[in-house]
Amino acid sequence: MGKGYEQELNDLRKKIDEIDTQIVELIEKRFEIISKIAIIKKKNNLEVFDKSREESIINKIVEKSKKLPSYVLKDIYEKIFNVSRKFQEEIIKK
Ligand code: PRE
Repeated sequence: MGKGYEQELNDLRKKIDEIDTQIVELIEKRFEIISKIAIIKKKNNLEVFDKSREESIINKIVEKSKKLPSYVLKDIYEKIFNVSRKFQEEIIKK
């Protein structure tokens, strides 16, 4: 009694766990590509930061997603780009 929400909460959290597993797999895939790009940039003396590419990705995904307010994707992608650049800088330094 009074705890009727618990099963529903557990079920929802289970779904979150499954989604997180998928997100991590996708992040791994994205970073495999990020490291390949880093190697190309290193060989060709290119800058890691490509502002226009980042802007075009943000515009594209915000346009695509009808369900989320744009700040959600913008905030998440700002973090993704920051980590991607850091990751590439580490590869290039070696
Ligand atoms: C990426 C990372 C850094 C750049 O500033 C732009 C985009 C990204 O995370 O999507 C990938 C990348 O290095 C590139 O497209 O040049």
